[in-house]
Amino acid sequence: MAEGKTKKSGYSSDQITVLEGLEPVRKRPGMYIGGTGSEGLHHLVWEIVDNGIDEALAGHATEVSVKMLADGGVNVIDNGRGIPTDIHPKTKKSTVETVLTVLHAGGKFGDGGYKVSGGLHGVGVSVVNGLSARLAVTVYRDGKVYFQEYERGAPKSDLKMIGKTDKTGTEITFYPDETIFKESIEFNYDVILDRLRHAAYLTKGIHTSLEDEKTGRRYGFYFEGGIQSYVKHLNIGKEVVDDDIFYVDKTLKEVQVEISMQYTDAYTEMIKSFANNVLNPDGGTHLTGFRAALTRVVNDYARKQGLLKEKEENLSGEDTREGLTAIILVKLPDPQFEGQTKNKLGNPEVRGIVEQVLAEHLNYYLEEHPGIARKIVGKALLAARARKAARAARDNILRKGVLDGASMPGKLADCSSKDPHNSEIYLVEGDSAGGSAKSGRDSKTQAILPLRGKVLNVERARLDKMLANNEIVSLIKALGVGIEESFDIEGLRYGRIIIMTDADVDGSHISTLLMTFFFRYMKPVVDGGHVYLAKPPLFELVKQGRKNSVFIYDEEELDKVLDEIIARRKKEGIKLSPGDDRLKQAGFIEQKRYKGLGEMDADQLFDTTMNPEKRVLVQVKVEDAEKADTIFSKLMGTEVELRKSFIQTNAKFVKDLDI
Ligand code: 0RA
Repeated sequence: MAEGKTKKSGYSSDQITVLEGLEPVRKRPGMYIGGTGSEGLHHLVWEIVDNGIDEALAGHATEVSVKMLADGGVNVIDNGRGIPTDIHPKTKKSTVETVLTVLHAGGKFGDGGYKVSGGLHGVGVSVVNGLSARLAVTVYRDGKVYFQEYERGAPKSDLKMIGKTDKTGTEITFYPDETIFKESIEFNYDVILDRLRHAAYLTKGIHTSLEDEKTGRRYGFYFEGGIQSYVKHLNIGKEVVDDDIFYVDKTLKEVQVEISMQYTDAYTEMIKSFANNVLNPDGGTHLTGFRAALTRVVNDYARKQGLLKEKEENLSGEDTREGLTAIILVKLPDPQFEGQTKNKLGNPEVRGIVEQVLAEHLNYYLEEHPGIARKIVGKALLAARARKAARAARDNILRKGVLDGASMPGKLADCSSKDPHNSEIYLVEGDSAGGSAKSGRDSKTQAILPLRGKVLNVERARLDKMLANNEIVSLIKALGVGIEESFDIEGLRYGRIIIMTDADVDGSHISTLLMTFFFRYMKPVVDGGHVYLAKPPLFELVKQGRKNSVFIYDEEELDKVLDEIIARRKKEGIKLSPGDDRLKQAGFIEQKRYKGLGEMDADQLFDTTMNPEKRVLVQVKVEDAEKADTIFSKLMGTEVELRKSFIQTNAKFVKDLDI
C-alpha cells in the first residue's frame, strides 16, 4: 500500500520516511495540540513561541516577535542560538531538519538542565510542521544564514546556506493546513497578544511583540519588573495596602524560586503558581510551600511585635492570605505533574525549597518595612475577626434552617424527573422571562428558577450576607448541594445548570455574577462541566404570516445565512424580489431584533433557547469561570471610572466564551 502511495504522489523515499514520521500528528492532531479548533490552531503559535522563550530562559535570547501575515501565515522570530545546523548523528540529517521532522526531537535531546520549559506544551516544532501546509525556517548561526522549506511536513530540499550574518536566531514562517484545521485557519490577535504579555511577565528581560499585517496593529511587551509587574497588573483597580511589591528571586538546590506579592483591600486571594512558565491551576508543592511560609512568618512577626497576644490563637492561613495577590514561579530541571490534566506540580522537594526561600526573605522584608508589616498583620487580624463574626452569623442563620429540609424555594418550578442525568435547571433573569420559561418548558426534564435583579455581589459579600440573600438561598436549595462545609456535589439535583440571561450588558453582568458564584463556592460543579450559558437569538427573520421564522444567534451569522438562502433560492430558480434588499431577496418581510428574553412568548422562548433539539448552549469551562472571577474583581473594584470602562469594553464577554 505504501508503494502505491509513493507512485501516485511521486515522493522520494526520504520524504516518505518523514511523512511516516509525522503521520501520527496528522492522523490524530488532537493528541498533540488538544484539538483542531481555534485552541489547537493557536497551539501551533505557542509551540514556536515557547521554543524562543526557552532560549530566553536559558539566557540566550532577548526577543521573540510574532507577525500575523496578510496571506494567513504566521512568522515567529527569536534571537536565540538558532537551531543547530550540523548533521545529527542519529538521523544523518541536519539538526534543523531533525527537529522539524522527527516527533519529540524538538526538545534539546536531553542535554541536561537546559530544557526547563514545558510539561504541558513543548510537544515540539515538528508537530507544527506536520500540521502546516507550508513551513519555512531560516537559521542565523555561526555567521551564516541557513534556509529550508517544507510542504505538509516534507522537506522540499536539504538545508541550504544562503548567506552571511552577524546575528543569531531562528525564524519560522508557517501556514496551517486547512485540511486539518477545517473550522478556521484564522488567528486571533488578542489571544496571541495575551499569551505574549504573559510570556513577558514570566520571563525577566524578554521583549515580546506582535504585529498584524492586515490591520497594521502592533504591540510589544517588556516588563522590567517581570512578575512584579504582573502583580501590579492584576491589582489594577484595587486599593493596595502599600505601593511596594514584595519580590524575591533565589535559586536553592537547582530550583529557582521567584515570588512577587502585594496585599489589596479585597476579600479574596489571587495566587497564581507556575512551574517552568506553565500555569498550574490546581497549585501543587510550590503553592503549599508558599502558604506554609506565609502563615508562619506573619504569625511569628505578629507575636514578636505583640500584635497577637499570648492568649490569642494563631491567625489562620486563610486570614493571612485575604486580599493577597501573588505570583509564584519555580523553575526546575525535571518538573513532575500530578493527575491526568497536569494541573498540579508534584515534585516533593519543591515544597521545602519554596518555604525556606519565602520564609527567609519575607521575614527580612517585614523587619525592613515595619509600616507595611503592621498593615499586613492588622489586615489579617481584621480578617480573622470578620471571619469569626461571619461564621457566627452564618451559623445563626443556618440554625434557623434556611437551607434545611426538603422544601424547595417557592419560586422554583421543578421538573418531574428526579434523575439528575435527565434533569436540568434554567436560571432565568427576571420574573417575566421566568414566567415565559415556566409556561414554555418541558416540565418533565426542565426546572425553572427565576432570579431577580443583580443576584448579589459575591466579591464583597461574606457567606453570612449571602445567606441573607433570598436569590442565593433559593439557588443553593434548588441545586441541593449545600454550601461550604456542607457542600456535597453528590446532592446535585440537575445534570445541567443553564444560565439564561438577556443578550445585553446587564445580562452578561448577571451571568458573570453567577459564574463567579459557582467558581468561588461550587467549583466542583464547574469542574464537572455542569454549568452552561443559554444563547438566546439576536434576530428573527420573519416570513409572511410569521411562520417558519429563521433565528440568528450571532451578529456574524446574519450575512452568512442571508447569503446561503439567496444562493439556494437562485439555484432553485425562485424569482428574487428586485432591488438590493437582501432580506427581501431571501424571502423575509422583517428583521426583528431581540433585546431581551421578555420579548419572546413562551413558545418562542422554548423553540429558540430551550428546546434541546435546537438550542445553542455554551459550556462554561473553568478558565471561563476564572476569567469571570478576574473580570468580576475588576467590575467590582472601588474605582468607578475603571469599572465603567470595563463594562463597556467587555459587553461582549459572554460571546467571547463562544470560541
Ligand atoms: C535544538 C537545540 C538547541 C536549540 C534549538 C533546537 C532551538 C529550537 C528553536 C525553535 C525556535 N527557536 C529555536 N531556538 C532554538 C540548542 C542549541 C545549542 O545547543 O546551541
